[in-house]
Amino acid sequence: MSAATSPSRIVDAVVVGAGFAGLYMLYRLRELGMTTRVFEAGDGVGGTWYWNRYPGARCDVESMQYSYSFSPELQQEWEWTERYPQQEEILRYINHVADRFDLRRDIQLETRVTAATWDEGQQRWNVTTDRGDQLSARYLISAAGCLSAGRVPEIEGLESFQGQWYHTGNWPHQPVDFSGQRVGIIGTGSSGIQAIPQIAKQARQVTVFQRTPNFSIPAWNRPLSPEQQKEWKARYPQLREQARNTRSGILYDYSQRGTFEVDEPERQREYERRWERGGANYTHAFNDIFFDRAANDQAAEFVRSKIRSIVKDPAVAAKLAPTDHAIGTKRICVDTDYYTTFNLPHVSLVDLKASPIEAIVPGGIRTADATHEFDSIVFATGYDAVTGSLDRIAIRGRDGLALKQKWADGPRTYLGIMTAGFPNLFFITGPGSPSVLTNVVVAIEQHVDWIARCLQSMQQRHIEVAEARTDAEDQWVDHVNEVADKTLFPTTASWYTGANVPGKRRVFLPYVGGLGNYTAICEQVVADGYRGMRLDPVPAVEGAAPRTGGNVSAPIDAT
Ligand code: NA7
Repeated sequence: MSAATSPSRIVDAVVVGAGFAGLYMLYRLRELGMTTRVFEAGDGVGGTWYWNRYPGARCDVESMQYSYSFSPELQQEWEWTERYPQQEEILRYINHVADRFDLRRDIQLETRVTAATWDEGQQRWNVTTDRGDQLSARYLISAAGCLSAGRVPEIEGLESFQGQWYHTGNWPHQPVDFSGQRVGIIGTGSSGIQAIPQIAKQARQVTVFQRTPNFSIPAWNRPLSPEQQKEWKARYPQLREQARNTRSGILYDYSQRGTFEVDEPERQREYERRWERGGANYTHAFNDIFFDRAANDQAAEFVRSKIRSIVKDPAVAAKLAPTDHAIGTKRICVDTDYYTTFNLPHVSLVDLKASPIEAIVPGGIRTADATHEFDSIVFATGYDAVTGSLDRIAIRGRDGLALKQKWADGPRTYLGIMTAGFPNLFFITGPGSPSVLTNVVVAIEQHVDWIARCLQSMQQRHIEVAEARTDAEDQWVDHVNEVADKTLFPTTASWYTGANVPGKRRVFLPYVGGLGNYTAICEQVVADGYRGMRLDPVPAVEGAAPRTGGNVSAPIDAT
């Protein structure tokens, strides 16, 4: 860094993002006595839950599980009101956490990290923001989130639209009143499926533009009784521990039976039982649903039959019933009144496979066979998932290598936590980790704890630089792919594979081997003295002459 760009601040760590991950990372870094600056683009904390304020926005993991476990006091004192938490309630919870642990004083809001460059001489990251901040940090930690880079598709003519348009992931802070309006909604993933029934309650006319139908299971959301909360809270330590050891970080009823180990009536009873309980637990009705296409077809057909029984118009029901992908290989949706909404006289469905969108015109949306007039258009078109938020930052590692360039053929990481050539850069729920396939709060806590422990070990051993080894990274990438290939996930074009972003390289982004197994691997890496990582001792004089030559490999204890 030249004198002209000398850092205005020297810190131990810069954390990107103040959602669940960034807040907990800050908390742990404070415990280690590290000076930290957290940068957050929003004008409040909360990450995904700050931005996603669309009508009906709700978590698809139950309240009692979708919360931090690191503080016994916090988990005892916070009262959830519903089975599945609403966006507004989650945001209130995150704000409470920020206040309760006095986190705000190290968080700079309305500021995006725009660039981070590894300074080989100083062995530090030079970090720049869109507000002109220049920092020098020993560690750079991404808590930028897996679903934070929203995507409005490039459709010709959007700028000519004379009404209002919105993206679910960047919703206005004031409620939007659709009363009396004609509203077009593009996209039928989780966001669309949650928003459509709510918008239909207000609007005069709703037209849903569906490219691919999704499977959705009813939430049967309801208020949480004080007794239910009490029961959970009494057993929280055991329940949290059990959840950490499951595949998804969620206490579902994971079946030990295979689909064809039971006869047809028993199979149907099991699907029905799960449908009646609601939520993503449905996909664990049998233990082969994610692995065996014939088994998956059975579970999928049950949901299709439910759609046909709920939706009165058989032609609409046929369009809503997915046949192009295995159930669960796209994020299963959890809804309130989604399918019944299509029985309302003012709600209609356009199948974009039959009649694609050609352009947005001043008055609405033109498809191949009609022009639909709208006052408002809602894009529920998703995200550049997992890597999108990192791609927005110009990160340069050793020898000026850009992270985007290194990952041009798909992200490469060691454990989803580090990437070779980018020392002291840590990802929380990065690509190649279980992340979006889990209860992400559990995955975040596991990652933050692991990173904090690694940094603590480095402190204790006077280790200055940690970096993934290329051979370990190669092995991990192979392992991630190998595990994914044993499942049905890669058979589906989804945001898990990057298929929703034109031009994005198709790679299976999350680690599908299960959170419990993954955690065991991470623990073993520590027990083996941070196997797969290179760890460099501090030079005699901190920040002294540029370092040359190879790294000294110094295994450290599993403290
Ligand atoms: P998703 O799940 O990525 O859904 C996006 C939807 O938008 C999906 O139905 C897409 O159809 C559709 N889409 C995307 N681009 C277009 C274009 N150009 N034209 C028409 N339709 C389009 O995002 P969500 O926000 O709903 O959910 C993201 C996650 O947040 C969710 O999984 C939960 O984990 C929480 P496609 O399927 O690509 O054909």
